[in-house]
Amino acid sequence: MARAFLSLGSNMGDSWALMREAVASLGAVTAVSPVYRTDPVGGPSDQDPFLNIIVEIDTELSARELLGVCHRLEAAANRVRTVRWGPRTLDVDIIWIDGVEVHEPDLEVPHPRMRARRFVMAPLFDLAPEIAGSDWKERAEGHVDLVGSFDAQPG
Ligand code: PH2
Ligand code: MG
Ligand code: MG
Repeated sequence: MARAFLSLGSNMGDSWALMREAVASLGAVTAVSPVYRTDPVGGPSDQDPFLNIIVEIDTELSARELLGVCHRLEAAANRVRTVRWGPRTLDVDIIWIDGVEVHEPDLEVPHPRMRARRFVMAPLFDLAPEIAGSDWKERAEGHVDLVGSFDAQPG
């Protein structure tokens, strides 16, 4: 069994509901970070802010199998792939799996850009400060605001 961290992001549709459904359909969730509203990093400059969270799971799946789970969650949210880094109903990325490194064209673990992105590092720090490290704030870009949690959802 390995501990794994997934990043979920959404900036189209009912982002709260889409992320809640994705978390509910993931088995063996051991922790969910607070929810952050985050400025888009990359992609079209006119896209809406994202909601971002990190979900911790315990899994026996390989990284490749876990990627399949991520894609199924995205498909369940009716994600349509158009512009790279553009608006999406749901993006699910593997950030980290304890003890696992993969470097393949369509799958890299740990996520190669995680340390540059505050929308990943802020919620990751909340759940696993030992992975985030002490200098994550200096290395990560993009504005993030804590807006709540799934226990206490606004509106
Ligand atoms: N995802 C991206 C690119 N840019 N920016 C924010 N704030 N949140 C995201 O989840 C995000 C992004 C690529 O997947
Ligand atoms: Mg992504
Ligand atoms: Mg993705």
